[in-house]
Amino acid sequence: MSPNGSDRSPRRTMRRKLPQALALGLVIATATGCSANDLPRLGLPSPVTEEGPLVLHMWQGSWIAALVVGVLMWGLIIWSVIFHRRSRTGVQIPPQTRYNVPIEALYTAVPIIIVSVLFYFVARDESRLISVSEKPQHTVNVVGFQWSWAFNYENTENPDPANKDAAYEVGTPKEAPTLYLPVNESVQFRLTSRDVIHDFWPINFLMKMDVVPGVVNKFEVTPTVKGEYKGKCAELCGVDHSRMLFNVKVVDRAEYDKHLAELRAKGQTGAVPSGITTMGSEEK
Ligand SMILES: [Cu+2]
Repeated sequence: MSPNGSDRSPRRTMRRKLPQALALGLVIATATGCSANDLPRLGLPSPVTEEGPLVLHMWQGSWIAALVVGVLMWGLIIWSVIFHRRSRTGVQIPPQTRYNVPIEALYTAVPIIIVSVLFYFVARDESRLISVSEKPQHTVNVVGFQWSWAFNYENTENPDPANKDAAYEVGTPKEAPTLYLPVNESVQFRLTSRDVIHDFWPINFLMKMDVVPGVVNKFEVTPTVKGEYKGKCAELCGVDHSRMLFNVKVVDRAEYDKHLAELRAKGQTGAVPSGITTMGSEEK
C-alpha cells in the first residue's frame, strides 16, 4: 500500500493517458477544417457590416476561452470525484498543502495571463471599432430625444440649418423613423442627445454607442448586406424608452440618393429643428 492508500496508482495511468486525450482533442478540433464562420453565433445576430465580424469573433473567442477553462475545471472535479474517493483510496484526510510557493505563484500568474490575453484582443478590436476617418463617404447626425430618433443626413458636426444638401427625418414613438444607408459605402454616425442619455443600437451592426447630452460620440461602419433591419435605444431613458425604435434600410446608392431627394422635396433640409421632443406618453 502506498502511504495514501491504494497502490493501483490511477494517477500514473491518468498521467500517461492525458497527453493522448489532449492530442486526440486537438486532432478532432483541427481536422474537420471548420472556420470561425461555421461556429454557431451563440445568440448574436448575423453581422451586416464590414466591422461586424470583429465583434462576432470576439464573442466566439471569449466563449471558446471560457469553455477551455471550464472543461479543465470539470475534468479536474470529475477526476477527483472518481479517483480520489475515500472508499477507493482509504485515505481519511488527504495531504493538506499550505504555503506552497509554486502553486500560489501559479494561482497568480495564470489569471494574469488570461486577463492579459483577453485585454489584448479587446483593446485591438475596440480601437478599430471606434476609429473614425477624416473624410467618411457619408455622415448621419443621429439625434436622440425622448422618445424617438432624428436622422440628419450629410450635414457637418455642427449642423448648418441653411445646408440645402442636407436632409433630415424625425420619428415619433408611434412612427419609428427609417435610417437609409447606401451599401458598401462608409458612414459616420455623429450621436447627440436633446435631453437624457440614450444609446444608438442598430442591432445587426453588432455595435451600439451611448448618445450623451453635450457630447458628440462617433462611430463608423460600412454596411455590406442590403436589407431591412431593426434598431432600438439601449439605455433606459424614461417611460417610453421601449418605444424608441427605428428601422434601418441598407439600399443601393441610387435608392439612398432618391430617399434624400424625397426628404428635401418635403422641405426637410438643413438641420433637425429644435422643439422636436415628444415628452409624455399621451401620444400613443
Ligand atoms: Cu432612449
